[in-house]
Amino acid sequence: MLCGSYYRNHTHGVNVMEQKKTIFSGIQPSGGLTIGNYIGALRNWKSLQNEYDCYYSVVDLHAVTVRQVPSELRRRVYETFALLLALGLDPNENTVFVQSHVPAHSQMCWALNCYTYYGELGRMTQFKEKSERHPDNINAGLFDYPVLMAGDILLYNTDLVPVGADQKQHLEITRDIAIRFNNIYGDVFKVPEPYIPKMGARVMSLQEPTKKMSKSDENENGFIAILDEPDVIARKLKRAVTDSEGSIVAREDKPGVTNLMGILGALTGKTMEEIEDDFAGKGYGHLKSAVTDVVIEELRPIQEEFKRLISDKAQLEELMKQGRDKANRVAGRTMAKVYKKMGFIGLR
Ligand code: ATP
Ligand code: LTN
Repeated sequence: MLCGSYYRNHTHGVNVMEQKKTIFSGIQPSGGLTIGNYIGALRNWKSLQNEYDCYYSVVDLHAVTVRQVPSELRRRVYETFALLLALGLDPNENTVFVQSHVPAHSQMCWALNCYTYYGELGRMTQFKEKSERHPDNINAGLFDYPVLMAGDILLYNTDLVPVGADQKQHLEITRDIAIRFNNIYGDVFKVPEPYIPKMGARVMSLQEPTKKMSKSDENENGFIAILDEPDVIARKLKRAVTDSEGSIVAREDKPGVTNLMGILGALTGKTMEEIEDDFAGKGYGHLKSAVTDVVIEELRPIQEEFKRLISDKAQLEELMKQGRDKANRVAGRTMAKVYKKMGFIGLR
């Protein structure tokens, strides 16, 4: 049976009903979202929402792989959910939901665990990095993180996964697990493709521009949060690390300047060459103030809408329920199919 929604295709003057392809992506409520999250992933979620049948999830089960304060986690789940809506994701057209509200995600994770090897999980760069960052808490969940993520994606017969470049390896392991399972049980899972933007797939820290910008960075000057006030954005960009050379060109040995140019390019649609031409003969101060203006203007409407949404928890919970119910239907169907293939007894 086909699931998902349909749209009319008017090509060649013929009215054909076609099935929309499916998108899944997730974001952790592990801190205030940054312009790295926005440029690398969230912006694309919005631009893809009309063309695809989209599932967007606040992945709170992933967030607890590093220690969380429960009251803060709860607040951030509301905030992240509200922010997704503030970005312009339509909760009626898309399925926007909280991962822990849909039990199939944990169930699928366990099932897929038994088709994933210790060795392949040990090779994941994110695991290695996070283990170094949290040496006192290298828990099994952190190790298993990619399998939970594979389950998220495979539950919805996903075609495409819009993510930043750092998630490429997790997409590869998802594909490997799906193919492995299909080789044993037949065509159960659709094998998904990553969707990684050309510009802005890896926005770097403003303080250490060889590291990716991260919302869980201890140094607040390293990132710009989507909800930062204009004066905070201006201050952080003023302090952004550059170099002593003085020319505005994109080059590997100028990671700070290249990163600022990348942010400007991603938000204005200009290429690095065009930016180099625009700023020929100008100083870093000019570049920083141009980036500041563009970032503030881009974020202003999102921040206004966020303030409106976050003030009404009851409405947010209603929308969470709506998302949960839609996600549960599709995920439950996939889960039942997988259990059956594996040989579990399904009772009616
Ligand atoms: P954490 O720092 O807590 O690990 P994160 O900032 O990496 O989190 P995630 O929730 O893990 O954020 O990622 C959400 C999405 O944002 C993913 O698709 C990820 O690839 C993308 N993303 C995260 N950081 C960046 C970045 N610096 N540049 C581009 N895309 C990014
Ligand atoms: N690991 C992802 C978040 C995530 C995700 C997903 C992304 C969890 N499940 C499924 C895409 C599809 C990250 O961005 N760090």
